[in-house]
Amino acid sequence: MCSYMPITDVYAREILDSWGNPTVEVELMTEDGSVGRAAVPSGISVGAHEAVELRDGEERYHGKGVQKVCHFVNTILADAVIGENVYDQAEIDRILCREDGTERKKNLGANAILGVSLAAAVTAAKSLDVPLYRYLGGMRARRLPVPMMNVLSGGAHAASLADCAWQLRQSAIDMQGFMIMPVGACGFEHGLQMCVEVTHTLKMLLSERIWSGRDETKRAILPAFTDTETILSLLMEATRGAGYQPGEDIVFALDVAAGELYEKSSQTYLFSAESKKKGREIRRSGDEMIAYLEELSRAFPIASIEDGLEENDWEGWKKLTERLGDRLQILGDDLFATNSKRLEKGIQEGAANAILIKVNQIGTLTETFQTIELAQRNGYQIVVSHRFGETEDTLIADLAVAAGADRIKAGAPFHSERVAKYNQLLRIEDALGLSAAYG
Ligand code: 2PG
Ligand code: MG
Repeated sequence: MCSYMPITDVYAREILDSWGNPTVEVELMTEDGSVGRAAVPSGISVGAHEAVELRDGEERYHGKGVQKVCHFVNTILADAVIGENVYDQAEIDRILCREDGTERKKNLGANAILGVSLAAAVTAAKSLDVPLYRYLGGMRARRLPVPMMNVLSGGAHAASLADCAWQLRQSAIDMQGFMIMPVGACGFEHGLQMCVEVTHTLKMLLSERIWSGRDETKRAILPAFTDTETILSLLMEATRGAGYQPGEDIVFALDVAAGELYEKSSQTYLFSAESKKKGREIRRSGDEMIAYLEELSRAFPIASIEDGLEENDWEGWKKLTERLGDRLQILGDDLFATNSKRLEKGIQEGAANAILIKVNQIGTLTETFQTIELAQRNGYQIVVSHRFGETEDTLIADLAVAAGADRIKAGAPFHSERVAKYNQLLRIEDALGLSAAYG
């Protein structure tokens, strides 16, 4: 088999993501005629330590166009990687980073660099005629992740849904994500089925109880203003209603996205939806947050808490992990930003015991794998994740299997850009046959 296959062409275009915002899609070609394509996702609750996503900032698409970014790919980055060996991902990514020259990729944009990085891997797999998960993960790629399926969106996500769809000003729920995890399933397909059944039951319950009277959101369900306890009680009911035992078959996961609730001036976390429901202002200090999360995790079968505190409070994260880390997955998203340096600090400090992996937080596949390997060497659990703005691209499903990720967070089973990831995992599980493992 040939071990050298030069890149002959690179081309980026502007496409739309699942929120109607422009994003970058890159096609990359090699001398043997293989063509791979990858699209770049985009977040809404973006952590302060993420690599920089560049936007045109002009009138088109209210400033969100990415034509300049595509131009950078089609000129600077294409020139730099044409002629390079597509099988040498580390070298390609090194060149991409060198062309940008900044730590957070702010000159050319992480969205430009990531598009090329991902497209190179997809093309290499095509050129070798192996599935992407196998190219990325080799013979160890055989474990399917447990879904951490988002069934309700709150926080910045619901607020943004509300803004564009229904002109509501505030989010109906303070925490950003309520997820279910089918830990009692015997395989990925079974787990997916369990999640979907619970989600449909929850939809029925919501429409009877606290439905806002409108419609289904693009990604999950938007209820009327309410508090976290009410939502978790409904999740319990939905789980039982679907015929499963909460705490055994299905456990829950929260994405608090605490950075979005945090008010720097008062150093407290403001719970606006809960305040609205209770008719008085509800604020929590860092210590009160830890106590509150502990209380919730004792009252409900919660197995994972993501971003329970804001991303600069290392002391607080250490306390949170000491208090709850032996029972729960304490998951760092904004805290680590898929960055191995931040993870290194987390390991030293004893902050969190799991890391969320989002390729566009760091900007290349090589750096993503570096972070994953560091996490695994230090006993951190791996959760591969989508972003708020997604496309039909399914690379994260292959990445999750390749990395032997413990879980995947890919949204609710309602819309094609989310379902595409689950469907790809179904295909992978099917292709692996008896050698597939789960969770
Ligand atoms: C998160 C993600 C995915 P965003 O916070 O985990 O739900 O959201 O893409 O907005 O950062
Ligand atoms: Mg998050």
